Amino acid sequence: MVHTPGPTRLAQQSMAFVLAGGRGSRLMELTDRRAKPAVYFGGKSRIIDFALSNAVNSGIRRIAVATQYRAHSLIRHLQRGWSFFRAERNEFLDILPASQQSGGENWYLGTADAVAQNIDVIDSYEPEYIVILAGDHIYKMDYERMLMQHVETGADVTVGCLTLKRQEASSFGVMAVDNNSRIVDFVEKPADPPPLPDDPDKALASMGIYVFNWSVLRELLLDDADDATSSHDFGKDIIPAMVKGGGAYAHFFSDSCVMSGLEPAPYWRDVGTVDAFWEANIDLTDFVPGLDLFHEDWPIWTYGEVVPPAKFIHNEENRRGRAVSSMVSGGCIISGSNIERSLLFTKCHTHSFSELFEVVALPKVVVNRHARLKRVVIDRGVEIPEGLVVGEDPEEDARWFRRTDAGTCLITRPMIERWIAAR
Ligand code: ADQ
Ligand code: ADP
Repeated sequence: MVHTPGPTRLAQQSMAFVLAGGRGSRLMELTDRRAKPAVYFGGKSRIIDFALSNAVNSGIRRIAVATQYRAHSLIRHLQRGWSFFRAERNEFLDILPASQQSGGENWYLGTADAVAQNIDVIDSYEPEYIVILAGDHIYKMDYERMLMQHVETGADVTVGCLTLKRQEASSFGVMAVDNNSRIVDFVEKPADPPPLPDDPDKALASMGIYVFNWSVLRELLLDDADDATSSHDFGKDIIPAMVKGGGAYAHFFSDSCVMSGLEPAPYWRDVGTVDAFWEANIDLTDFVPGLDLFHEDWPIWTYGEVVPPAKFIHNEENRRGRAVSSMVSGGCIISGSNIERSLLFTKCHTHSFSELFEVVALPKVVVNRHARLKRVVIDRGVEIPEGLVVGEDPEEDARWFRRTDAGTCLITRPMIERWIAAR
C-alpha cells in the first residue's frame, strides 16, 4: 500500500508561548494570592485552561508558559493537570518562571521581555512558528486557521482581533485595517478608541494573540532588548513598530472561533473584573448559554480531582436539598438547601436551610445553616457562618465584603474572619 502524506499541519511546526504573568488587579481579592490565569472558571477549570486547551485541540503540542506574579497556585495546577505531554514525541509543557533563565535578578519587564529572556529555550525546540497567547481569556479558537492565514499572506506578524463596543476598547490595542486585512494603524489602549469605518459604535481590538515566524521574532526581540527607550512589551513596542513596517496583518476571531451547535454567537470574554467574572460564570447556567462547556469536539482540559458524584440530600427535618438552573460539580453535598441559578465548583458543601441565588462558589466552600446569599462570588475554601445574609442590605454588604457598584459581593476568608471577630 502506498501512503501519501496528509496536509501539513502548521500547528505541528509551531509552539505556543503563553503569557501568564499578569496579576489581573481588577479581580480585587480574587487575585491577592494567585495570578489571573490561575483563577477558577466554569465549575472545574481555571482561566488558563482555555488557552491551553485551544492549543492542544488545534494540534499544538509544544507549549511554554511564562509565569511571574504569585505563580504558586498556577504552577501547581499546571504540574497536576498538564503533565501528559510526551517528550519522546517532542511534546512538552515548559513552565518558565521569571528570573530563572536570564541568570540575572530580573523579572520580566514586559510581555516581549518574557519571550526574549527565554530565547535559548525556544531555540532548543526549533519551532518554525510561534503563537503568543495571553493566559487570561475565555474562548474557543482553532489556532491552525490563524497559522494558515499567516503563511498564506506571508505576514511578519499576524494579530488576532475582534470587534468590541468602542467604549470597552480603551483597555486594548485598537487597530485599523485595509481591504486585505493589513493593519494600517495600531494604538495601544487609546483613551478614545478609533471607530470601525462602517460602525461608529464599534472598534477593532487586539486579542493579544500573535503569530510570528520564530526567526523573525527572534531578531526583533534581540533588537528590542538593546533599545533603552523600549518598555519591551508586545502591545506598546513590538506590534506598533511592525505596523509601521507594513508587515502586520489582522486575523479575525470570527474566522477561527470554534462553536458548538448550541452557541448563538462567537464567544470571547475577558473576565477581568469581579462583575464580569460573576456574570460569565452565572451565564453558564442559562437555558441557552453563550459558552457551551458540554461541547465534545473541543474539550476544555484541566486538572480533575478524583471526587465522588454530587449528592443531594433530603434532611431529617424534611428539608429538600435541591439545585435548579444550576451547575454543581463533583464532590459537592447539597444538604437541605435551596440553590438556584448558581455555579458550585468541586467539593462545596451547603447545609440545611441555606438559600443560594446567583452564587458562584469556588472549590471547597462551606455554607452553614440558614445562610442566605444572593449575587455573590465566594473564594476557595471560605466557610460561610451560620445565618449570614448577603445581598439584601447594600450598606451592610459593603461594610464587610467587596461590593461592586453593580451589587456583586466578593467574599474571601479574611473578610469572613473580620466579620466573625466583630460579633
Ligand atoms: P494588556 O491587557 O495590557 O494588553 P498585558 O498586561 O500585556 O495585557 O498582559 C498580556 C498577557 O501577558 C496576560 O496574559 C498577562 O497575564 C501576561 N503578562 C503580563 N505581564 C507579564 C510579564 N511581565 N511576564 C509574563 N506574562 C505577563 C495586551 C496587549 C493589547 C491587547 C490585550 C488583549 O498589549 O494590545 O489588546 O492584551 O487582552
Ligand atoms: P488556589 O488558587 O489553587 O485555590 P489557594 O487559594 O489555596 O490556591 O492558595 C493560593 C496561594 O495562596 C497558595 O500559594 C496558598 O498556599 C496561599 N494561601 C492561600 N490561603 C492563604 C492564607 N490564608 N494565608 C497564607 N497563604 C495562603
